[in-house]
Amino acid sequence: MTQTDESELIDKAKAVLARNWLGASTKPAPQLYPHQWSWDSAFVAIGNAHYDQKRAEQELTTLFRGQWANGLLPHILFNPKASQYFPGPDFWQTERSPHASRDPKTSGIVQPPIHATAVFRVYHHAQDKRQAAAFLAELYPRLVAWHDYLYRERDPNREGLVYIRHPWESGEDNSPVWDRALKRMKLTKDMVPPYKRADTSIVSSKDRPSDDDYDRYAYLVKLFYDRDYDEGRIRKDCPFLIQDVLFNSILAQADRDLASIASLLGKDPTPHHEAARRTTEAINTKLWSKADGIYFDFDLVANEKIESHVASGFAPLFAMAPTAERAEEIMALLNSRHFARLGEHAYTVPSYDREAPGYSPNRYWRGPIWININWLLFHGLRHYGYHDYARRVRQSIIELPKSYGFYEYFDPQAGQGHGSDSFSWTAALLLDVLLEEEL
Ligand code: 9WN
Repeated sequence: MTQTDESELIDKAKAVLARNWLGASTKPAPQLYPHQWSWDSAFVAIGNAHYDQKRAEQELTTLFRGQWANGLLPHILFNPKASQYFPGPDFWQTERSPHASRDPKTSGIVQPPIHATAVFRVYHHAQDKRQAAAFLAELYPRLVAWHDYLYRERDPNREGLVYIRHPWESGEDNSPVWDRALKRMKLTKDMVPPYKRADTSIVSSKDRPSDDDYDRYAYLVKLFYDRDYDEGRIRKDCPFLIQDVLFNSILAQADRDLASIASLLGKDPTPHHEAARRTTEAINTKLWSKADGIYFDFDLVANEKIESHVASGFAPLFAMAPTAERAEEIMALLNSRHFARLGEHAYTVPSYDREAPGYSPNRYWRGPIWININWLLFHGLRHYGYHDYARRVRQSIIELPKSYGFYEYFDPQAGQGHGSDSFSWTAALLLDVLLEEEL
């Protein structure tokens, strides 16, 4: 890529983020996702950090305004000016919880906890370190409360692994990993609260989850509000409780970044290092499959591993969990016809095993490439010294939006974009890899 091409691409990416700016935070996409989303905002801040410190900080401080009194950081903060999204605030009924934020209104579930990592990166890139130190001091107690919430409420057996209780909490809503748990829910009409989808009038229904899945998503939300968002009661009755590889890997790395933040503020980093150690150890003992060379989620209701080959099963690389020997076993599967072989013409990394039944190059989380998963794997691969593969993943992060537009996800063979155009984290993470030093 010439210098001119590169600076044009950078300008286009910045324009996507500018277009999606809501005044104090960034929406993930112009129409499909009109509110503030939790992990999207963290990725956006990681991109902004390279050229607009103030905006990067504001993105995250705005997000934490929606934090609940018990530490829960909600997956959506509702934009009162937008109504075209299901489920909106009325559907969530979070006012039933004594902990919920009243203003802004929020959802009642969470998303992967990449926030401490984002906060640390914003500090790292800041030109004005005094301002950035004030930002750290403001967010540190909130991040601590967030991680405390996860370990306290979502890890009842104190295993070091936290559970998710809705597919939306994974950030990978329509992943094949949830299929069995969702099918297990036998629903009758009266169990599903009335609702109307908004997504399929904006993007193709071929790319999105099915109506059956949406019934289950709605049913779970009802189960939560019927129990006033009391985690103990939810845990007792919820048919969907899963220890997710991606979620826990992100948490372990975030614990480490929280430790770095604590040190910068002159506070004791030890508890955060200890949390990271316990979580990585539990990922390695409970979630690893030696036979397959990948990590599997664990279903707490069925009490079994979910043996599905998804790209986020490699996410422990990002958490630096595997030994070097285990990383080799992972590479044997990643660098194969199941995902993408080095030297073969395909973009990396498909979200689902290309040889698995149900693989689709265009259906939401069942095959297409997502730039945020690539970004996590890129960092993991680089850490383990797989520079050729890391370079290839980095190239996909750049090439796909450059050739096909700033889409939400991409076909691994054809490259074509799907879902929403002008997608914020696609732009933000492209900015991050382009503006970071070259490999
Ligand atoms: C539900 C906003 C979000 C992302 C998720 C992605 C998708 C929402 C949806 O969009 O989920 O949270 O309506 O499908 O799966 O990762 O945060 O971009």
